[in-house]
Amino acid sequence: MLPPQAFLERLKDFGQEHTLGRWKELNEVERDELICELEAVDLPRVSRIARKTLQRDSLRNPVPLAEASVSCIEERTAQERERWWGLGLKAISEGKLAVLLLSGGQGTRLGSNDPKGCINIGLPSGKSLFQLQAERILRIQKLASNRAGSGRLVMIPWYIMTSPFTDTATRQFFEAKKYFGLEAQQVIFFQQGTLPCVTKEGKIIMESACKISRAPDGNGGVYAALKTSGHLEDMAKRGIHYVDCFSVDNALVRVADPLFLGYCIDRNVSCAAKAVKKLYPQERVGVFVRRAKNGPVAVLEYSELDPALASSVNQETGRLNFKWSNICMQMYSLEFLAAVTDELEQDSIYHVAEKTIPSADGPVQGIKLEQYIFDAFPYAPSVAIFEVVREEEFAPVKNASGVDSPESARLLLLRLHMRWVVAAGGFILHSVPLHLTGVEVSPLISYAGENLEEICHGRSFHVPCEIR
Ligand code: UD2
Repeated sequence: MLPPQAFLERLKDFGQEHTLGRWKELNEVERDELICELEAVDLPRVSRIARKTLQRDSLRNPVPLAEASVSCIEERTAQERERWWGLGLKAISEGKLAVLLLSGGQGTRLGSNDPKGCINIGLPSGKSLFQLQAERILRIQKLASNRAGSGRLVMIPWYIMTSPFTDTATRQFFEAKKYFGLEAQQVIFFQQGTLPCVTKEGKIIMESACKISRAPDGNGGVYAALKTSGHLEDMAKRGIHYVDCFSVDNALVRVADPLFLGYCIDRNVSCAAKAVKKLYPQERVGVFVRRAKNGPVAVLEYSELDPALASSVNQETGRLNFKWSNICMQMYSLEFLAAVTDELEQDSIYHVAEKTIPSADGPVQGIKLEQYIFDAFPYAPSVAIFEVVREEEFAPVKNASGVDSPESARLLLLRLHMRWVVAAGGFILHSVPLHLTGVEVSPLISYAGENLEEICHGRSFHVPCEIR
């Protein structure tokens, strides 16, 4: 039996008739499977995305961000920080904040098949990244409830975007850990979309004779997924005004950060992102740029930044021209999030991730089409860039060892918390070199170093140890 003629014609219209190339080899069941697979492909959309993406040039002449465009740490007064912290807690106590976790990525660079959030980075407590994030939410809920004085329990909805690679294992992990003390109904899982992998010519790659090769559509897939899942509407129904969006693989991520939220409210911005000063030109982070002089703020990913530009230095300051690093921590007004989703879909802004793709003809050089979370920034009326202290808020867990590894992240956390303990009057006793150890303070008792005097003052702590 030949494939249905009308079906073949439609595939030809989009140059994808090769997907039926092994029709004769297939049995009835496999033929039905292949037809289902191909019918599930939105051919006009995939064709538009592939065509636009393969034709699009990456940003040729990015313009460095002027100093004035960034809220720098040294400009802030203690009063401002206190005021923003209070504004943020107030908004959280009024149920206006939701948190959104990007957790669909595969931990390939980590060499683990588990979702990254399950990773135990070797802390004295043995906590996973998911548990650290959950307990930071619990601490903020408590602080917000105390601030409101109502004693009413504040519940921050936690939307967790997974992908086909991480969904089942993530849900099972949370259930097994009883949601780390959160209410099950405040944790909402949803999946991002996937797209067919294609060749440089835009041809769909077949994983097998009857199966299309697909990959998650990038962390920017969150916009379409929030819309199609109905969660954008759900947020509006819950009275959410702000959404704090963060990546899973940062051991120091300040989830639901009242300071950042208060700053956004005070500045009345629809989109904001945290930034740290870049450590070295080749650091694997996106950098903040302007598309053109006085153009919109955008982020150029490390994989798309010309190495010469990455190393270029401002002659007056001696600093890197592109020195503001994106750390995948962004805040949106719900209004902006709803608006930008449609615009992003229309413009089909995707990025090319060149990968070796397993295929029916053996491994081939192909392309995964990905949207990036920061593709939304140029659509914002204004993007507030909020500098934060790298040692306090950024400890990436990307590689199995060395730079940005569970070990480097563990040490960054232990050192930060040890500084908190000393600042609160505690003494450190150590038998191993101090730079290899430290203290772990449970997020349940301190979010950013507060509330430690009573526990630590005058007390000695033999490191490594955990304070909980
Ligand atoms: C990300 C940022 C980079 C810098 C760096 C800091 C993007 C596109 N790049 O680079 O600019 O901030 O982090 O560490 O954000 N994810 C999904 N679905 C996907 C792919 C990724 O949810 O299809 C999640 C992933 O689980 C993680 C986050 O996105 O939470 C970023 O992970 P990544 O590995 O894609 O991005 P990375 O580390 O190359």
